[in-house]
Amino acid sequence: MSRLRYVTAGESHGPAIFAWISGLPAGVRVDLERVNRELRRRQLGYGRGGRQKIEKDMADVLSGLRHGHTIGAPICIRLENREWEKWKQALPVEDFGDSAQFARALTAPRPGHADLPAALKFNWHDARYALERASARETAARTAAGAFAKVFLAEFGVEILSHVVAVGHTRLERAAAWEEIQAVCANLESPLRCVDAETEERMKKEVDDALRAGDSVGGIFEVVARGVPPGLGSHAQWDEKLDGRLAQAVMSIQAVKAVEIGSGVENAVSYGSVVQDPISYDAERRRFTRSSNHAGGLEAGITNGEDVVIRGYLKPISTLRRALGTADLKTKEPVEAAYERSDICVVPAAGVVGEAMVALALGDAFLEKFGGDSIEETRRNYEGFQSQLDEY
Ligand code: EPS
Repeated sequence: MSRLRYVTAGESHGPAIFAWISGLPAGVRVDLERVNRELRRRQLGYGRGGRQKIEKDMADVLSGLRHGHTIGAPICIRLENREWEKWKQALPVEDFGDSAQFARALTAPRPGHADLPAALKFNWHDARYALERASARETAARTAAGAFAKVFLAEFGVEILSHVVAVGHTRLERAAAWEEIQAVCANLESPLRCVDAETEERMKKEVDDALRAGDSVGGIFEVVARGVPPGLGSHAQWDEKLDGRLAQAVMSIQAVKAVEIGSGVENAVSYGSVVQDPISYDAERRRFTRSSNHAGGLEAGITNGEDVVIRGYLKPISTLRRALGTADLKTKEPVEAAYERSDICVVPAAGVVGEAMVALALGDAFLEKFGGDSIEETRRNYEGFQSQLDEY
């Protein structure tokens, strides 16, 4: 069983979205400003739809936190959906089931969305509930839970950032320095969270072109975690491997269809002599180091002390103004897929969600290794391991 567990609840246009997180030790100081800042970051980005002007996500913590500190009990976070007032009539909560009559029925499933597979799965002839739960609105809850994991990891010097590497066909063609990634994460005005201004301008054009064409664009975000100690995860059993756990965490983000660790994709078409990261020893720091990081900080599913680097590849989102053809759930006749207010590009926001998911997966592996019911106990265990590395 995972040491750090979390689930979410809530529908996109229901009264609220919830996150529940369990397993953090007692005594972690959590500044809610920090959590709300993460929520704000997720709402930004060039190419978002109208909904973000309506929602002002703020964490309402209902349990597990007293006087700004965790108490070792499950934490429940509530995020209000301001849209609820408007949707109350369209989404009656009573009369659930196939007989439910929604004022806003959705019977023209969008290819690529949950609409059809979820309707088949639950035997619905209206995809409204499918849309409501599958919506990326849910990622607000993940971001809130991830913010708690980030705050916990920061106690041990772990910092998790992200930036946008590609939007549509436009790609950042150089490596990003850590300080540059820090700067885009700190800058809430950054339109697409790309470290290179010229590339970002071209990315914006990709979004503009898609908007004009009634289309959507995907892209790639990269999450980098610095300060991660070696030894998290394990090679001993398939489901203990941290690369696999991180991949699942990132793959589960709405619209992500591929995940890469380090330079994994390029490695497949390169040579062993090029791809492996040479090992040396830094006597001053008393740590092993690498001159490159193609492995993305993970070897055999164990962290090696280098930056953990993971990329999420997003398909263009499936709600299109220039609708695709589909088949009606009731009549089975060819119709145009449903269109409702939508985003054009969500890559910068997905990067923020990626940070949250990486924080939760790393937080779990961190607590698995170091344990602790109080933050002091976790710290003693962590420091004990650092001494072991010093004396190695
Ligand atoms: C989404 C559709 C849009 C997005 C939503 C994800 O919702 P709406 O139809 O209400 O405009 O805005 O994302 C969010 C609400 C959010 O907070 O990220 C979808 O279908 O996935």
